[in-house]
Amino acid sequence: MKKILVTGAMGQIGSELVGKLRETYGTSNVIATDIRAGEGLATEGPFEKLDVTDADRMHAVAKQYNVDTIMHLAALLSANAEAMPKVAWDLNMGGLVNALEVARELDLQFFTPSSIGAFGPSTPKDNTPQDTLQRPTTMYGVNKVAGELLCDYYYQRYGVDTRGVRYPGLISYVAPPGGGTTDYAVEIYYEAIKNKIYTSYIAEGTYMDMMYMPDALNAIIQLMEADPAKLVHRNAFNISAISAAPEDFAQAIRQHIPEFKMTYDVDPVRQKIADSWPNSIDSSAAAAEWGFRAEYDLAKMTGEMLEKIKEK
Ligand code: AKB
Repeated sequence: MKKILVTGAMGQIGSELVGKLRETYGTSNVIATDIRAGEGLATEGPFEKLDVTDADRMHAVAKQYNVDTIMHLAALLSANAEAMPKVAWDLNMGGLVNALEVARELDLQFFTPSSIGAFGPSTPKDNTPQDTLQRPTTMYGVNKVAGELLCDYYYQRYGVDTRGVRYPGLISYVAPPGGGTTDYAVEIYYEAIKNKIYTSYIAEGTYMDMMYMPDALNAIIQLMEADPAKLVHRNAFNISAISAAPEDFAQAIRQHIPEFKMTYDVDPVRQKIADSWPNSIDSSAAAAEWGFRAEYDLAKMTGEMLEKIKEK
């Protein structure tokens, strides 16, 4: 992994991943791309405007910079995908197959994230195993399962070095998520600082897996650098750090802001999605095969989130 093209670089993961990769591999070796103008990223290193549904342009940019790795992040998240299922299919699946084709044609290493959204109501809910029933009931979940299988297929059929993880809800103070089901777990920190009150659209008692962004970024680099001989799975590794419900976030915030209050106004669409996802997932395969270990629990992440948002 010496020269890396990142799609969706202006998104929640990309905005931080590009900086981390540039620190690790050198600024000129990380080509950030996005359909949006690359504010910040564009001035700090190579940036190209790229719509991932344009296969020819993706191929041309990868060739122009002579990259050896593609990290494909551009995608619509769960709640947005539920509001626009056909748009989600075209973007999530069209973008992925284009990126896999570029990897096949130019012999690139490949990373793309799956999600806890790849599980459904019939999946075991607690400590969800790595290999289990996957019958998601959302368009996002359908995209994620199909994507996991497609990545396996490109490895088995063409030998493309595809790798990936199933992300939980990601929490960060740098770039906001957009259109996800787990977004409340980011919003709550901003509202705690601004207004000392948050109205959760997810009901009390709804557990989902979450992870702080530094752990999520380390996981990508660790997996991509892992010895392929040790990988039994390649794509869609379960990785987890925190299993929490809205009231657990509220309680962690109260350790720093005792007067913080939480109310509920449940959004039925996002609640239905959350109810179909696991409470917690088992990441022992990732730990055994490439040494995954999360550094941040809820308390440590909460302290840092509140401090950084205050500084902002
Ligand atoms: C979402 O809520 O859609 C994402 C995810 C868990 O994949 N954060």
